[in-house]
Formats: sequence, C-alpha cells, structure tokens
Amino acid sequence: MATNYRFSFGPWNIHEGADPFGPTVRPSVEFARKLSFYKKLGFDGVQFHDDDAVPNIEEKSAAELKKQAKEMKRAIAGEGLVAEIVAPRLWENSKGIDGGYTANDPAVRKWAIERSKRCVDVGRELGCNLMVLWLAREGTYIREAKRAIDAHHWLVEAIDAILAYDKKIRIAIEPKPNEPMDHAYIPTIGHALALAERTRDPRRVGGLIETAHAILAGLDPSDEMAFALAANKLWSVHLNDQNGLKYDQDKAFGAANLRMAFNQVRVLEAAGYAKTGFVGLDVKAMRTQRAEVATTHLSNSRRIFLALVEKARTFDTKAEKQMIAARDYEALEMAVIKHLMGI
Ligand code: 3MF
Ligand code: MG
Repeated sequence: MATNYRFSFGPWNIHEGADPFGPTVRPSVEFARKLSFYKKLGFDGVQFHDDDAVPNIEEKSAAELKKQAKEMKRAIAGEGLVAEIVAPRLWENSKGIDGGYTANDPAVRKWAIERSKRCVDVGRELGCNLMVLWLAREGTYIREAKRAIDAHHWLVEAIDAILAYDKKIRIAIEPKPNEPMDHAYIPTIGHALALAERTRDPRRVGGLIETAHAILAGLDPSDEMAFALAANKLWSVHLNDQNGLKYDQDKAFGAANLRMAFNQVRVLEAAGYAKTGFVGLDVKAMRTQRAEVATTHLSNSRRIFLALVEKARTFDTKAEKQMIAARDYEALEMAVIKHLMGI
C-alpha cells in the first residue's frame, strides 16, 4: 500500500544484546555498517545521540566537533539519509550519575547545560534542529534525595538555556515514568507539555511519545499521542511494545498489544502525522537473536506499522458511525476484532 510515512531509528537499536544480567552475545556492528542497513530495511531518518555523531564529544574542541559532525552529515547523505533528531546522552557520563539538569551539585547542572549546547552544535552541522530530551536520570531513587520543587525549576532553567543558545532549536521531551530512576520527574506527556508552557518559548518545546513508556506509566499510548497531537506538539514517536508493567522491553511494534498498536496508528492517521513527523522506532532485538538476523525487529516493526495503516484505512467507517450513533460499543468492539483478525 502506498503511504507517505517516513521511518527512522537510532543506531542503538542494532546492539550487542547485553542486559543487566549477562554480557554481550553478538559482535559490535560498526557505525558505518549500521548506516548501510537503513535504506535496505526501509528507513530514511537517523536518530542521533550527540556522541554517536561525535564520539568522545566532551574531549573535542569546538572546531573538531564541527568537523566531525560535518563528516557525519556527509556519511549519512551518502546513504540517502537525513538526521531526524539529536539527543544529549547525559546519562552515560559519570558526572551525571545523580542526574544532570536536576543534580544537587550546581557544577553538574552547569555541565549538563554545556553538554546540551554541544549537542545543539552537533545538530546544527547535521542539519537537524530537533533535540530530544529523554530525562533519564532527572529523578530520584529515594524521594528524600532531592528537592522536587527546585528540580522542576532547574528543568525549566536548563531548557531556557538551550532555547536561548539557538533560536532555531526545538525540543521534544520524551517522558518516561521510571528506569533508570525509581521516580522520574517527567513521567507523562502531560507533565512534559505543562513544563513546556513554563519555558521562555513554549512554541519550541513539544514531545516525543514512546509506546513502552506510556504503558509503563499505566496509560494508553494512543491517548498520550492524542493529547500531544491536539496541541500540535507530537514532534516524534518511539513506537515499540511492552508487556505490562515490567522493565522497559522495547519489543517490536504491535508484538504484545496489537489492538493498542492499531489505535496508535489510527490516531497518527487521524492527525495526518505522516506530513509532519517521522515514525521513529525504539526497538531491541531479543537477546536470543543470532547476529545475522539481529535487524529483523526493525523491518518487522515497520511492516506491522504499514499493515496497521492499511487496517486503519479499510475499517468500515459507515458501519462505525452507525454503531457509535446506536451506542452499540459491543458491536463496534467485535467489528474491530474481526477487522484485525481478518474474519
Ligand atoms: C530509554 C529510551 C532512550 C531514548 C533515547 C533518545 C535509549 O528508555 O527510550 O533510548 O529514546 O536515548 O533520547
Ligand atoms: Mg525511546
């Protein structure tokens, strides 16, 4: 079926299979080789962490950073790809062990903002003005460890500093309720967009919704998306799937909750999302997967998405309207199930 959706993923989605309980099980794939997979798998956009584009970013001079980011732009253009987003990977640096923007230590807060500005610099060279903030360690293991009211002011200050640094940068906050922290300060899109309104330029602050993160918050991902879409603030997505309230699983899109996936596709269709944003995937191959088939989770997710677009477009809207008018939601539910099952 012909659609105008464009797909993206981050290089971290092709990975060695380590988990908290065991080491890597597949060889590392070099960055250039990862790039060579994108088009073959049906993808046009790359989601970058700042240090994917410029390794050891903190040790680089401004000139080196610019040069390397430019080289990366050439490398992706050579593969026919564009950079969709760039994200400061604050959570891997030892300085950010207890958070960056909300760390108790003012020197760490300063570092986190400076690192984010470097990330903006990388994005500029990559031709990308959309920065994703996954606020990984901005939260607490125990509530008494930080002062939450101050933390929320510091988040606004950090975002204001980034917005002031570059007049064109747009920030999409990626909410997640927990993991790695026990309690994250920005657990839902409602929190993210309320925070956005308190910044110096709310028009440049929106959201990215990840399916699994919404499920981890006990919420319906399509309703989270609708909340952001109604405000014109859904600037990217991380589609994947999640089996209940566990660790963040990043399963293939639709693999655990097919009907929920259908409803995410429906809401994106209803909003004409294909015209404005990339369909980003944030999926992990199962650890059991052999190296030669450790990218199929990406092409499968894309295929499931497109199959669900077809399902959304071929749902009998006339019958749907009648069932809604009659308030016969039992019939509507059965019609959805029959349509999804092809019976
Ligand atoms: C964690 C995530 C992250 C972010 C990514 C982009 C590793 O649960 O989803 O993926 O999406 O870092 O900022
Ligand atoms: Mg994500």
